[in-house]
Amino acid sequence: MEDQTVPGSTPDAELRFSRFDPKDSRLQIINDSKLFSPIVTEYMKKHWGLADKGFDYNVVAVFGSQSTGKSTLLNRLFGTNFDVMNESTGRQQTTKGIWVSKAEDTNTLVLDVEGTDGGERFEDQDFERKSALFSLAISEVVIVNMYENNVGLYNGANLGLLKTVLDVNLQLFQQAGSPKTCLYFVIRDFTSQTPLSKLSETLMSYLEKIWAGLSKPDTKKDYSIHDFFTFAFVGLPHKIFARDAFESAVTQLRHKFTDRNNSEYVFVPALHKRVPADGFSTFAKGIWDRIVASKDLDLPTQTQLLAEHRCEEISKEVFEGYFVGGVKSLKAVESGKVLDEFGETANDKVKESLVLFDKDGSRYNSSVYERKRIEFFNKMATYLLPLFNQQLANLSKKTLESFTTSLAAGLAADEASGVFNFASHMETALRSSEAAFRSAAIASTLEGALDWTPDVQFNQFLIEIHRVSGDKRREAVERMVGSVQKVVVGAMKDTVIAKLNAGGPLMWGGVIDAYKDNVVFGIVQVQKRGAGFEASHEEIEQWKGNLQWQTWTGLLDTLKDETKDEAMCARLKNIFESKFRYDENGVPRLWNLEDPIDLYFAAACEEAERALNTYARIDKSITLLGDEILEDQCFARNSQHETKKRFDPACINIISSGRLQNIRDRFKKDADMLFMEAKRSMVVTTAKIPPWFIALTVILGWNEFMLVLFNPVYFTLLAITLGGLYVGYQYGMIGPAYHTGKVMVKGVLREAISELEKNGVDVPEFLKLDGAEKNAKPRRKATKKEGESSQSKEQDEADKKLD
Ligand SMILES: Nc1nc2c(ncn2[C@@H]2O[C@H](COP(=O)(O)OP(=O)(O)O)[C@@H](O)[C@H]2O)c(=O)[nH]1
Ligand SMILES: [Mg+2]
Repeated sequence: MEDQTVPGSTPDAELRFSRFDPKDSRLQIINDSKLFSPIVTEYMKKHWGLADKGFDYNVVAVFGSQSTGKSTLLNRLFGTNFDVMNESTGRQQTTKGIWVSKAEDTNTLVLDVEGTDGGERFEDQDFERKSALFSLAISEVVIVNMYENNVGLYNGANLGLLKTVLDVNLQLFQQAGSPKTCLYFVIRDFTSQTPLSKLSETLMSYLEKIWAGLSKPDTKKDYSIHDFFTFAFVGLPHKIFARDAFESAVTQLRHKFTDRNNSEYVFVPALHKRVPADGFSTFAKGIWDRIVASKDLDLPTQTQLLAEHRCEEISKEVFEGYFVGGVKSLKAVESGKVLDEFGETANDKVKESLVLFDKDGSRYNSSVYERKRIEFFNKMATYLLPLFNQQLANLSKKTLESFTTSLAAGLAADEASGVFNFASHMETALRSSEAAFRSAAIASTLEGALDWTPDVQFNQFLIEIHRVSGDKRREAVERMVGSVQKVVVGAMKDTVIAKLNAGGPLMWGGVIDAYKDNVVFGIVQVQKRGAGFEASHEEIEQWKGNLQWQTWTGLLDTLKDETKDEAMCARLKNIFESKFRYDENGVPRLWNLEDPIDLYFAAACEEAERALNTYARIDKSITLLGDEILEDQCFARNSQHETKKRFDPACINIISSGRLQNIRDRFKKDADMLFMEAKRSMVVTTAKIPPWFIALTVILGWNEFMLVLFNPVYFTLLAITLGGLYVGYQYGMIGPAYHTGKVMVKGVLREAISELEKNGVDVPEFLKLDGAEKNAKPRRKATKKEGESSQSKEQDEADKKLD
């Protein structure tokens, strides 16, 4: 509701003026403060039901002097309820202003102008002029109400009003071609004494005179009054003195205003102001505002302004009331979904919105309406565009995913079969993805929206697809080359280890052959598999270089592992032992005193040293290693590695000289130990118990033997012992039993000796347990000095005796 204050009126009147009254269908469209009603639209809708009638309505107004029966006439003609002066109480106070009501049976808006008697005050003249101007501008028909006896009075109020009407008209119509207005003269208290034709002639001549006397602008000098008006005349007999005649004349007149089929029907289409009913309020207000501001009126401009305004309003209404809700479902694209129905929904809703817009908007000024229609379409398209772009982004993502999946499936099948067809998988996936994207994108576009093009996203999509397929191809190639490398390096490694373990003069030849053979095998594999990737020559060369490099570093790593200090020591020890401890036939040697052990030792050392030198370096002259492998192919791939790992052109060092010395030292210790062991075993095998010692034992132990043989207890014990020994021997228990017994006996002996010493008995030194213990292990014995050996022999004897 507009914020308007009504000067000079009571708050009550103000309230009544601006508040919708559901009980009263009459509306004061302009009040006595010259304010325009804010609730016309509401009346159009709720009371009069005209809002959606388009052009199917008419407007009629009346003007004339005060109390000439205007309201009475309107009520009779249109079944309205305008205030009428009460005949018995005399003149009643009627609110000044312009009132509107709808005809009872037809879509006609009836305007009743309540004025004061003309010529009173300037202010009132001004209101009258403005009311006349307003009525004329918005009505198709203006009823000019006058008494017959006033017709001839040129200076009378009626003709003064007519002059005003024509004067105003001149201001209004600046261009020809606008709809004409019908001035319908109703002669009240018509007596028929002067025929109507005569009266109308008189009136017309007055009107022509008035028209001629108006100061017209140059552009309108040549126009006649008939270019802007049509005229009609009717006489109504006296309402009281010729009641029946009055009634029948009114009835006849009513038919002319209400019956479309009447031959004199008043509201002919040519009179229509072409203002659609829903725009009536805006139109009327625009006119009134201009009148109040006393600006020159330009009806065409008004209709254009109206069209602008209304079309804008209609588009807003349809946009907010229908379109936004209708396309709400499309917002789902914001969650990343691809909506199959996107295009269909968008197009449907836009079309339906345009139909709604057309329904009301098409009635307005056609050029404005068409422009506004385009604007409305663009508004909807602009609203949908971000959603469309989102839809395409989602589509791009989804299609890219299916592309990746289909490519990955093809690759997986290739990897399973070992036959690679990457290029053809890529082609197939690309073609179907492109088609899927294109068709879905086109289906999503809005017809007629020229800036809705999927081209940018499509190009972006293609770039993405190529990036993805490039990545996939690289990964697949890496896997393919990697798997070939793994097989090649693995096989090479196994062979190389076997060759290294076998040793010998042909070792390096075998190692290098293993390298070469596997590289060649790998290159064939890579080339075969690479064909499916449509790899370029450079690419294949790179793979080959890579493969050679990997195999070569694999070889070097294997050599490094296999020639570590421990491994080398073990190897040398093996070589030494096989030469030193075994004879030519591989039979272990049993050392005799006469064996030339030092010679064997020297020969074995020499053999080990020779082997060590072989392992230490690859001599190219020995291995017949082609330069091309070492120098060109191996290092072609990466110059970084090249600078790091370039070899002496004559040989390749596997073990550095520092490490060689270390290995030699460690081996020397092992060899020395083996030598000493050999020496000792030679002593052990030659050291036998002499016969005199056995004889001495028999003599010294004679009494004890006899005691055992003749004492039944001892004898039984001996028998049991012998039996036990036999059983132990049968079950291989002698060794463990021997050791257990020995330990026990030693314990007892220790006890006994300490007991004897306590009692002052002088125990011989050799029986002392410490000495026995010290010489227990033959290995240690071998490392003892010569002088100690006899003592240890005696100890052994003591042990035996105790056993
Ligand atoms: N003489 C005469 N009086 C009429 C006629 N119609 C209405 N009246 C009376 O004129 C007075 C004014 O009527 P009203 O319709 O209020 O006039 P308005 O002020 O022009 O609207 C009332 O007393 C009516 O009864 C008519 O045709 N002839
Ligand atoms: Mg009246």
